[in-house]
Amino acid sequence: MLIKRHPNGLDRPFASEITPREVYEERRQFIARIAAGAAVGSALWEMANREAFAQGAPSGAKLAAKTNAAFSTTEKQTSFRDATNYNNFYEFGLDKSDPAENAHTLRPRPWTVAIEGEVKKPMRLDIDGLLKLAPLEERIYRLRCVEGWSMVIPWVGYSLSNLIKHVEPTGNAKYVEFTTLADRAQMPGLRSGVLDWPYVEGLRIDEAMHPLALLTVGMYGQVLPNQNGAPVRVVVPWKYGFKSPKSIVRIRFTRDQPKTAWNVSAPREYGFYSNVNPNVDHPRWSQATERRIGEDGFFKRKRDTLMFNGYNEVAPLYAGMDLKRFF
Ligand SMILES: Nc1nc2c(c(=O)[nH]1)N[C@H]1C(S)=C(S)[C@@H](COP(=O)(O)O)O[C@H]1N2
Ligand SMILES: [Mo]
Repeated sequence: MLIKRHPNGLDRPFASEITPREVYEERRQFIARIAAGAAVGSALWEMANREAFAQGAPSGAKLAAKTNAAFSTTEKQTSFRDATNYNNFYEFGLDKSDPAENAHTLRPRPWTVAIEGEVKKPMRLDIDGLLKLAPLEERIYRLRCVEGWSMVIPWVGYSLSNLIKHVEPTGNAKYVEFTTLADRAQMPGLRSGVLDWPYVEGLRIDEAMHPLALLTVGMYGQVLPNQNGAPVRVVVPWKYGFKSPKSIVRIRFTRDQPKTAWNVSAPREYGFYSNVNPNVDHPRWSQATERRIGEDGFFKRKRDTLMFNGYNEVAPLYAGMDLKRFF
């Protein structure tokens, strides 16, 4: 990416001044208590979740979801404040603080996602249609940006595989391409030529089918804030952050490997796969370590970056591939 220096030193994370963790924990307990009332449980949740998306408020509406512990890290979570004020969303500007400042012009409702290409059931789904496909879960994932920082975020969504199965890919579907919104009226960053808009990302279909790949509609128990990719994005935790496209409007199944925005803009720097890999340096910097946002401070050592961002269960997807060549 274009690593830009923040005026007050560094491409630096916010010191996490206030930790809304207590607040968040309280809400979690509240949600857990609701969950305990199982009989009423899921139907009510579903209604409440639909409601959350129907509301006019751009963000902040609560979204209920049980934590999927098997898929979640127990590491300390990044504060909500950091996760929503230190962002990459170039459609709203290049500085980390730009999306928080500018993304209020995004209109995340109503919204439809077109599903096309090599599928037996092409369709257009609105958010309500997406919510019907599978129950929402909370998944606490590490997100590691190619720039060398990471966060731990409680996402809300469900495995992308639910949607893929629903549209029944044909035998020719080898890849999945995600196209995100590009509307100059809503996105001031499109005036910059830094990328060929729209932002496009892609996965091999078996990567997209891996249960860790998350179709995401919320975080921290609420609908996605605009700056984090409202109303729907994908989170692929074993890949660099840019493989997690925000504000998706089209999902296309293809025979050929999609042309992805970062690969087109700088093919030597960003490959199609972009698995988190401490052994493959970015041409302009090492990828061996990372800074955890919020763990700021002079004496704080960087963390070692882990292969596949620590999600070793995806390793079989790449058996026999030279990951230096297919970076
Ligand atoms: N449409 C779109 N999606 C995007 C980006 C972007 O600029 N535009 N940036 C990517 C990058 S580089 C990262 S690191 C993550 C950041 O997600 P977050 O801001 O929610 O932490 O979003 C990814 N998805
Ligand atoms: Mo990134």
